[in-house]
Amino acid sequence: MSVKRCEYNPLLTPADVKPSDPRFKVDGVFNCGVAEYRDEIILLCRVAESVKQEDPNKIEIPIVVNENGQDKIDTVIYDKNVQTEYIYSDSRSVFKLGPGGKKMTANLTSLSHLRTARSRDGIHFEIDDKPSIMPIACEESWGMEDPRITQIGDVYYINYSAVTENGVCVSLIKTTDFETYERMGIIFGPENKDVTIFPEKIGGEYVAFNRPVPFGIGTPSIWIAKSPDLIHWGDQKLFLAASKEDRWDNGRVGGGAVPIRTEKGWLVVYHAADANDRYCLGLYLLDLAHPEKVIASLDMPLMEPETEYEKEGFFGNVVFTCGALLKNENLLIYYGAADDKICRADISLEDIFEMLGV
Ligand code: MAN
Repeated sequence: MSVKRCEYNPLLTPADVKPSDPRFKVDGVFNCGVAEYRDEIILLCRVAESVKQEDPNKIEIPIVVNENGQDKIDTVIYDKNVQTEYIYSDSRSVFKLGPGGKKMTANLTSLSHLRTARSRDGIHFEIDDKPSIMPIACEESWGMEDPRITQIGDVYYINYSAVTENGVCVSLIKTTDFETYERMGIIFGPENKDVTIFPEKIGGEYVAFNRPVPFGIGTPSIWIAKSPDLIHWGDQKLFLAASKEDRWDNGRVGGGAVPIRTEKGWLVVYHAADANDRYCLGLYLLDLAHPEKVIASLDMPLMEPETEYEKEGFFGNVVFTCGALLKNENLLIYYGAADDKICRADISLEDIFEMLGV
């Protein structure tokens, strides 16, 4: 019993995506929110771009700035041979040593926006030529990442990592048609990520997993919070900390797909990385009325990087989900592979319950 990878994987790659600016190249299309709208499956994809460079020693990064009340794209350029005070070993970020020798992020290496892809069969996707939502200078000058979509009634709530040079926040946007979007602002201040909002009120309140990033004590862990209105969140409780043992989930854990209601409980696919930044997916089944109560979980990953397209890419050894759908008793997991492609893997609900022993 295990997930079955789609034979058409990867479903979307950078070659399928038109850059948002002729100066840019697409570094990745990955980590997408998922929704069903009318008779289509919608993926709201994270598209990461950087400036094309002839010289392999140079990286040029777009950022959003506000000039005289107008947002525009500016760029920051690093020459690895000249600016040797920076650390370039992680393809996702440029680091510098701050006060006291502390490793700090100087910049990301790309700017991400959100773009819509549509499909009738859930396999063949057409991605828009233009961004659906571009980052704005005041809230996300370094980009919008890892969107999750929660449908409540006819409204689709999109939360995502809003990256600023002063930390990563989580912001919310709503839409009813995937054409017009209304910004609702920051819902979790820095540093927080990987929010997954349950698709209904539970006990009269909205519920969400979130992942604060502790600086001093502890590792990045999943917390569960409540809200009366989706904007103000509190009543935080620890849900899951990274393992203290030498295993697949001892580096960090965070929300993955938006929780899905089944007759036996909430199905929660989350992500976990080890100390070497190898990202896997894990699985929980939670009590329907008390989602902080665990009914069952897997000790082993539900999915780990195995194929070449998961092991090799912009940042290898990553399977990372932001959304899954339950269709005809099958869980369709859409996931980012190696931080540059979108893939799908399926598993039947029957197999899931058997694996969980429920
Ligand atoms: C972080 C996030 C994700 C990314 C993983 C793996 O958790 O930035 O967007 O997929 O790292 O690189």
